[in-house]
Amino acid sequence: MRKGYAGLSMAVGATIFIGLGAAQAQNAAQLAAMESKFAAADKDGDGKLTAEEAKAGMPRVSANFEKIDKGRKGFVTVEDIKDAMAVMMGK
Ligand SMILES: [Ca+2]
Repeated sequence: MRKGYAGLSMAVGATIFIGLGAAQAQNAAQLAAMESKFAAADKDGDGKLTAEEAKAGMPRVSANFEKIDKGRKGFVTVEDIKDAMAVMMGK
């Protein structure tokens, strides 16, 4: 698990260094949109989205909750979702 995570972080880092074009700007916009949705969905404002909060405010996160909640913490953070988005966008 740890190994895979490190590999993913490196891939994301490489993408940031190589691609500063339109795709990157779009990613940034998607990230910003995600963060504002997250903030709206995070009803108690603790920076964590529980399954219930995700269900109500971020249905796509809710649908993939177990995948995004890598540590099976019972909640997901913005960082968890960012990682999941990076995977979905293709490394
Ligand atoms: Ca919360």
